Amino acid sequence: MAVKELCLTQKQIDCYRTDGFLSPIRIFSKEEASRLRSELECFEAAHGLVMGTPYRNKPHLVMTWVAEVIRNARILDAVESILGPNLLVWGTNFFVKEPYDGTFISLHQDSTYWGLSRPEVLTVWVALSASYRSSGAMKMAPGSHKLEQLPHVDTFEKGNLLTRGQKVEHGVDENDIAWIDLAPGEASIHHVRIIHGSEPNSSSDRRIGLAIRFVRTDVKQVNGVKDYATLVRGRDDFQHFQHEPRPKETLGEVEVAVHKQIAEESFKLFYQGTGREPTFDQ
Ligand SMILES: O=C(O)CCC(=O)C(=O)O
Repeated sequence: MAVKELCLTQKQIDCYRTDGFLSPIRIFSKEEASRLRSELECFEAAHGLVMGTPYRNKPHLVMTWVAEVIRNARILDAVESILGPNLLVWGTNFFVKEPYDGTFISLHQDSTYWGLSRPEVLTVWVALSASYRSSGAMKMAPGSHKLEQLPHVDTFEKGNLLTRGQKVEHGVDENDIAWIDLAPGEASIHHVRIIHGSEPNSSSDRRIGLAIRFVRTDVKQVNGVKDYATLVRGRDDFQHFQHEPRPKETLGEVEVAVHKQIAEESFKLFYQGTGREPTFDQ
């Protein structure tokens, strides 16, 4: 039986249940984080900034090193402490803000357009560079995960890194905001319903985050699209999602084709009802 490396303490679990997030959690050493950053930057040297490629979303299907990160025992032990032993990764996304590029993320709840049947869903957000308030760290409204699903407005604003630029209509008092400062290799965990966002990067380094979305196996897609996920721990007795294959080779021919097919399906979900065409290749 695998040794559990990073089960959360009861205090940490209580903190997540009360606030809707937990931070910081050390996952990778500074050196490991720097190696992962180099992996990303080698990819970018050959293919351009990841945020301008389709591999910004679901990179775990085409980059072997991301496929390894989502199976990291320290991450899985922490997630298991909250969601239990049977875990699927439903998505991964890079969120990279270049120095002074003005990009940001409006306050929103992740659950808004994901079409998932239950809120037993969370994100582990891993910092591959320093993510401090000055470089555009995430900010959270503590306790807001208890508010149920709130109405959002789609803004499609320039510079907003969300697909629809969606913004929660519920007012948030800036004095109640918690800033999630993370050193390279640290991670935070947030609930699918917490109100969160982030400001532009006004530091001289890139702010690089990898968001990993975990769901319990009893969660379903309810918005009528075919949906996919990767089983990373335990068993899936429900089979609500088509299981994704693990990439054998970074950007191999098969991996690229699988990614295209699955990412196109997920774009249908994210753009549902907008009247806009999904932009897989941008
Ligand atoms: O990277 C950010 O600043 C925000 C990311 C986010 O909204 C998320 O991971 O749910």
